Amino acid sequence: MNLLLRLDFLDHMKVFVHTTNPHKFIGISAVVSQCSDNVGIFLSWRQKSCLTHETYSWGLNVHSCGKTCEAESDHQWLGVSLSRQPGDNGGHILACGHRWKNVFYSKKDNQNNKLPNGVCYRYGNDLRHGQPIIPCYRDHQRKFGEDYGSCQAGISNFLTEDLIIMGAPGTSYWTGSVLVFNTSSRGMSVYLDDDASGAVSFGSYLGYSVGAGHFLSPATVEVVGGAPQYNQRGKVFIFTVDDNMLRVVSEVSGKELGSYFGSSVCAVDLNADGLSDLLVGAPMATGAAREEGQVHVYINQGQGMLLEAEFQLTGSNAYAARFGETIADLGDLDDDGYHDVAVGAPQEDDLKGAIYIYNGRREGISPTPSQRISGSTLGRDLRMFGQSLSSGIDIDDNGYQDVAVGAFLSDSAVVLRTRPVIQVKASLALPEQIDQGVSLCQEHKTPTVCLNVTVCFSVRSRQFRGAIDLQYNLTSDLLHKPSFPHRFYFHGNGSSNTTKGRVRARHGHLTCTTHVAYQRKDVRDIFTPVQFEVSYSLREANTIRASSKTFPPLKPILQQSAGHQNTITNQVKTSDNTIQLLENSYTKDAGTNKFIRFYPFISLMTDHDLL
Ligand SMILES: [Ca+2]
Ligand SMILES: [Ca+2]
Ligand SMILES: [Ca+2]
Repeated sequence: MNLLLRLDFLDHMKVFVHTTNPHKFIGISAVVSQCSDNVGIFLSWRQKSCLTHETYSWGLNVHSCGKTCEAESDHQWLGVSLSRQPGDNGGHILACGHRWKNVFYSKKDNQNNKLPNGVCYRYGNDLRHGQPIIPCYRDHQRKFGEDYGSCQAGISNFLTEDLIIMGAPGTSYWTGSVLVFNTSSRGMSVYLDDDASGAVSFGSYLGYSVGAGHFLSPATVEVVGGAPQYNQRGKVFIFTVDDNMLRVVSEVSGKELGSYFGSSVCAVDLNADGLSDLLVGAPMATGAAREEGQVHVYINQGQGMLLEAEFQLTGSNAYAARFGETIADLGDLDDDGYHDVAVGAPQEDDLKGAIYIYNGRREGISPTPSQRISGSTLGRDLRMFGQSLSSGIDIDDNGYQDVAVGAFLSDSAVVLRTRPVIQVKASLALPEQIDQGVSLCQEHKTPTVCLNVTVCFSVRSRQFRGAIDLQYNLTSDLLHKPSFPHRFYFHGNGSSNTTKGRVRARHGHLTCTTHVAYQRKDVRDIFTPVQFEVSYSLREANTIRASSKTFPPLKPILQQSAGHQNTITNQVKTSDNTIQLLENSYTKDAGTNKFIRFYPFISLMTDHDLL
């Protein structure tokens, strides 16, 4: 846990993770009400050395912005949106301030109508030099509300390999728009809601959220724009970038008044078919109580046709939780081939906040979360935990993406690291039959019918190469008649029908142990097959201690993908002439595994000394 600096009076905070090899960064942008500009802090994690932090002042000014332009950067809210170019090797970062104003005409005419055009700064990989982009500025544009006069570009932003996507909800009297700058062709494409299309109405706030994905085909990139005020019910549009225009190719609609459907969006391929699916947050959606919030799931049927799932994601359905205010693609956490996501409910539990992990599946997404991580359990009095989420970078180089979570009201951010995942294949080998006429063993100096039960494990992991300590419970004769005792018991364990074992397994090797099961003397039922069951789990060891300045390695965890359980059964017939070895069958799993373990990393930033 590293306490670095303290920053009070935050109006807004955004976290993100970034890499400029070999450095890994956790960045925070902070909007501070008592400062006219903003500050940014970057904490860098350098491999195998120490944790350092570097601070950058982001009080950038625009020096020249056009013929009829005069910049006013005070209170521009720089950092209201932050994105990183995808990829492991770093790239550009975009930080926007949607309240940046052009005051040329307001000064000249002595009017109050400053034009909040909004500004975005594109930072290079070194995070030091920001290049301003003011996509809404037009020469001679002087009227507030009209066209791009008050477009507030950058309230949201998203970067792809070559597109800079900026939301501009104030465009044309808050109809809103999405503006896309192509860094390869240097061309700008915009959505214009003209009379002919008229898809978006006044006051829709299109561009409140933005994203991008492969909606029409795996090879094309389409842009997503949320319009949470559309018809008071909200709508999300998918646009294709067509020369200098964005054209609507698909849309999904909210149904509930005031739910703010579309205030967050996440394009993610949940079912690994190469096409992006869509998650849409409606954080103000009200069910039994008030503002519990929910996330709508749309699975892409091809050609951008989005089919809504029969269920919504709802977290804990808690009072005023605002579940769905943030949504992040975490990559594949559990190595089952499907992307997993985190959803924030920052106001759950009296503003303490929580995030939920949902796992992608072949059929889309699991309707119930695999994990809930609440701010109150992380031990730092976190508040509004989950208000900002950022993933896509493997902070500790263990092969799995990690996630940074902002807890705005407590001026904190937390890094949650992902544990390496182990896939276990277990088998339970039994003899082909039990011959009642042959007593292979001696028990209490008496010949006894017995059999070998061999438990084998093979473990694999995409990343983890250390030894895996497993523990297991072996149970005999699950099918015995209820009024009779188990027909087989294990030696050295009294006459119990269960026994425990441990094995140390290694990646790619088969590790087996054999137990002998003895038959009771008075067995009458020799027709019912004798079924054995083994259930296994990872053996918990003491946490490895490491210096507070380095990340201790995380213990691995067993995979818990759909259809894979940690229990296996097998059975054998007791008759001496029929050989019947049934296929291994899986039974219900008793426990759940947690994939993420928290590691509070940053903290608290501060005021004036950064500026
Ligand atoms: Ca898909
Ligand atoms: Ca997964
Ligand atoms: Ca990691």
